[in-house]
Amino acid sequence: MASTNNQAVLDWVDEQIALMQPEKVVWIDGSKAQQEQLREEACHTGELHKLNQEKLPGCYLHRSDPNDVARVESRTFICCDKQENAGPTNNWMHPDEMYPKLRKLFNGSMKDKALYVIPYSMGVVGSPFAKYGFELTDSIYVVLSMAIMTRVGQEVLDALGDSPDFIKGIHSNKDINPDERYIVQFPEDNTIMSINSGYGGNVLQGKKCFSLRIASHLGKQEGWLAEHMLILGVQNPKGEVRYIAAAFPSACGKTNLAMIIPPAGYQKDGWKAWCVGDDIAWIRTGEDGRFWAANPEYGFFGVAPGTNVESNPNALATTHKDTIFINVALNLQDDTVWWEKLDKKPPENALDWLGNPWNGDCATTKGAHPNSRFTSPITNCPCVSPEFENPQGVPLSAIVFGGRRAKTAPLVYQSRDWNHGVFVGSIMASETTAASTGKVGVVRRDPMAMLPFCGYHMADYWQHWLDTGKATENRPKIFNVNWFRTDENGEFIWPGFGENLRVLEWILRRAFDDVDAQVSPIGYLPNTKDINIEGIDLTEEQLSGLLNIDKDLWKEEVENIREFYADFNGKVPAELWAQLEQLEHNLNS
Ligand code: GTP
Ligand code: SPV
Ligand code: MN
Repeated sequence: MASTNNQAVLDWVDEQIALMQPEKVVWIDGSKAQQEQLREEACHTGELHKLNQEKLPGCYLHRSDPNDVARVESRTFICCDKQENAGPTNNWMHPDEMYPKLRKLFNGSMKDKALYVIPYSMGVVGSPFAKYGFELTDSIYVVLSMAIMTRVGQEVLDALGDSPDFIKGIHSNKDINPDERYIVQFPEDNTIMSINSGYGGNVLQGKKCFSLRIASHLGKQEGWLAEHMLILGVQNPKGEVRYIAAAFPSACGKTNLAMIIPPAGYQKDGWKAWCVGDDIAWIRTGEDGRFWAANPEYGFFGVAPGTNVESNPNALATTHKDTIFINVALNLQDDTVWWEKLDKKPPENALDWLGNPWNGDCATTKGAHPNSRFTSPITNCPCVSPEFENPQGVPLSAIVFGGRRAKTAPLVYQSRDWNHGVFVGSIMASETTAASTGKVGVVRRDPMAMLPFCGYHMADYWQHWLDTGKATENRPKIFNVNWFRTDENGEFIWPGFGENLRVLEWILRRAFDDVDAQVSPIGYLPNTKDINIEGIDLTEEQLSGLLNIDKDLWKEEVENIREFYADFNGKVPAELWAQLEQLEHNLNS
C-alpha cells in the first residue's frame, strides 16, 4: 500500500475519513498486484464483468446506471466567491452555501464501504509542468479507470514530497440519485467534489474537472492555457513533423482526428500521423515564443459507437487489451463487446447496454448507448507519438477550431490574424451530441469547445487568449474546419475521417506560407485547386460548394453572435466586438 509523510495530505485525508466514515481506507500504490486484486473484487460484486481474456486480454465491461450515462451540465457548478468570476455560462453557488450542502450529502456516504485514496498526476510525473491531485472515491470502477487515464500511485506521492500544492478531490457514488447529483469545482480552493454519479465524465476527476475546469483557472493565473483539444503530429514526405492542436466540442471528432490514418495515396508518398493526445492540451509559451502543447492524460475515454476498422482502425486496435468498456453491448456467444457500426453483424445472443437480453435487432433497441465509451491506455495506440512523454510537449504550427454545422461553416478557412482567430474560436457553434444529457442536434454556441469546461468567466478567458497571443510573434496560425456539412438529403458531403488529412495538408501549407488563398468576408479560403481531391468520391463542384459562403446565413449568424456577446454583461473584449463589426462590414460590402 502507498504511503506518505506529507502532513497536509494526511490531515486532509483524515478530515475526509471523518466526513464519509468508510469501513476501511485503501491507498492506491499503482502496482499491478493491487489493481488485479481490485479487478477481482469488482468482478465478484458485479461492478465489472470480465470479458474473453483470449480475445480481449485485460478487458472488462462496466455498466453505469441508466439514469447516469453522460455529463450533466445542469448539475455542474463553479463555486467561487463572486458570481461574476464564474460568468454567465457556468452554474454558480457561493462556497458558503455549497460546502454545507455537499458535506451533508457526503456525511456517512461511505459507511460499510472502502475509501480508495488515489494519488494521481496530470502530466509526466516529476516534470516541471506536472500537477498532482488526489481523488478519494468509493468506486473501484473509478480507481481502475483513473489508473488508465492518469499516472497513479506511490511515484506521485514521492514526486509531491511534502508540498501542500495538490488538488483535493472527493467522489462518492452514494445512491446515484439524479436529483442530488453534483459535480462541483471550487477553483479558489483547488477542490473538486462529485456525488451521486458513477459516469466517467462526471467522476474521473483528472479529466474535465481538474485538467480543464480547475486547470483553466490555474492557467489564467500562471499564464498558460488549458484547452479541450487533441494534439496531432503530421509527418510530411520530407520527414518533417508539424503539430496541430484542435478543439471540437464533445463527440465532434477529436479522438478520430487524433488517430488519423493518412489516405493510401498519401501513405505511399510518405505521410504519417502521430497521436499526442485526443481530448486535452495544456499549452505554454516556450522561451522560443512558440506555443508548446502537452497532453496531461495517460489514456483515452473515447466514444465507442461508430468506431470500426474503416473509420478508426487505430482506436479499435487500442481497445483490444487492458480496456474498460462502459455501456456497450455484451456478446454472450464469446464474451466480447459490440456497438453500433462496429460491423454489420450485431450479435444475436447478447445483452444490450442495460444488461437486458438483446437479439441484435438495432431497429427496435440500440445495443450500445450512443455515449458508450472505451477507456484505454494511450500506449496501446499504434500511432502514439514518440513525443507523447516529452514533458515540454510539442511546438504548435496551427490551432484548429471546428464544430458540427449542417450549413454555414465551410470545410476550412483561416483567420486573418491572432485576434481574428480568437474571435473565430469565440463564435464556435455546434449541434449538440449525446456526450451530455439534454437535447441532441440543437445548434448552440460553444466557444473554443470550452462551454462546459471553462472554470471562470468566459469573457475573461477570451481576454486571456488575446493576451497570450499578443505576447509572442511565434504563435500558431488559427483555422476553422467543419467536416459535417450536409446535402439536401441530410448526408455528409465531405468523406471525413482519414480524408481529413487533405485539409490538414492545406492548413500546414498555409502555416508555413507555402500556398496562396482567397480573401473572403470570413477569412482566407482555399483555392479549390489547392485541396487535393484525387482518389475520393467528390467532384470539384461539390468541393466549391463545401467552401461556399452563404452571405445571408452569415448575416443571421452575425445577429446571433451579437445576442450571444450581449449575454456577457459588457465584459466581451473590445477586440472581439471590433471583429464582429468587421465581419458584418465584410458581408455587406
Ligand atoms: P469526446 O470524447 O466526447 O470529446 O468526443 P470527440 O470529439 O473525441 O469525438 P469522436 O472522435 O469520438 O467522434 C464522435 C463522433 O463523430 C463519432 O460518431 C464519429 O464517427 C464521428 N466523426 C468523427 N470524425 C468524423 C468525420 O471526419 N466525419 C464524420 N462524418 N463523422 C466523424
Ligand atoms: C467529452 O464529453 O468531451 C468527453 C467525455 O471527452 S467526458 O469525459 O464524459 O467529458
Ligand atoms: Mn472531450
